[in-house]
Amino acid sequence: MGLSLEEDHEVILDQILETLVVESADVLVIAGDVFDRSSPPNSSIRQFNRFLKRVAEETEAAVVMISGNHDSGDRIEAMSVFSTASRVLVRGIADAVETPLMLRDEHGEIAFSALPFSYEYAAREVFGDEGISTPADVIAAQISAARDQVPEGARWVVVAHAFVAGGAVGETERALTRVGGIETVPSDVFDGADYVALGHLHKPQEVGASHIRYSGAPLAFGFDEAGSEKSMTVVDLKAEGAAIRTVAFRPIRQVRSLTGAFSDLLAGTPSEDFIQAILTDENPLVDPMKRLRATYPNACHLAYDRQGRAPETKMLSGGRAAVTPIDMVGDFIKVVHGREPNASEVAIVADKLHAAASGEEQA
Ligand SMILES: [Mn+2]
Repeated sequence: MGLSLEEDHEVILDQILETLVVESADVLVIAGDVFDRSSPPNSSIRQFNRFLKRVAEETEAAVVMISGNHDSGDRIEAMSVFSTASRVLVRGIADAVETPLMLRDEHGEIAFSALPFSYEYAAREVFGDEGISTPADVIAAQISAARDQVPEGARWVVVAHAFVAGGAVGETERALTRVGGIETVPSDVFDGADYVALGHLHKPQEVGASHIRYSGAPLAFGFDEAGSEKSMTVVDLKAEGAAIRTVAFRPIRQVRSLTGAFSDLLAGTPSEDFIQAILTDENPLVDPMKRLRATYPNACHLAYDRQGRAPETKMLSGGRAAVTPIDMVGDFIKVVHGREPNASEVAIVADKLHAAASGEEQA
């Protein structure tokens, strides 16, 4: 939306830390995307590094993290090189050998398999399998490699970045296939896992079964996510099955969509929220965004609600075989101002049309 979200992220990162401490969490799972682009700004990298340092110093939680499709796999992989193997599993690049992070609780061992996002062409090389042609094939190969390394009797947590069939998609998640085609992964590819922590879709949701879940994005990223609550998922793995609940994030600024007459919106309660304004006014306004920002300094999108004008729009394109340019402009003035063009408007249009026509002749 063109505005810095650093402050917004900082508050959410604080809330994640607080939850890790309050819940005495054994592990923090970050299922990608870690960043929203392959070359994030240095300030974002620093902010994330500060967060990981605090997780290491202020909590007991292990960290399991994978790259998503927006991330540079190599950048994320680089974060794994010097990590403490007993407490951290960071994966940026797919591998034919899927060594899990092993943790233990009162019920026994738990294997965490972290499967980084991989495109098909890269997976074909890694697994030496030319038959890999869809995201489902990629995940199936990764899962098969991971399953081989899970010790007998251990519970199994899978972390993956995929679009699992049945998930609700928003407007801002980038497609996982490069040339279209089937990008969804059937949820039964995860058969045998006690919990599947998914990244990619922004809405917190389960897919296929209650133990296969997207935690969702920490912040709303588009106006289609306006009003939706973001959360982290807290999973208590039992001897069998998992108790799952969510802890809602409390963002400093919400993403909201406001619809109404411009004068009503201006008279509304001032707010720092990210606002999309849908104006129901019949006539276009002068500099509405600038004026709107007096009440909503973070307003970032403005549109007119055209629904009420549909019949008139139809009139413009309806039925006539030939329309002169002056008639077209006249129709436009009728739609916008609700009246016939006056003599001076017709004169201005005629003058401009004449100038444009003679310009064309000279060119
Ligand atoms: Mn993604």
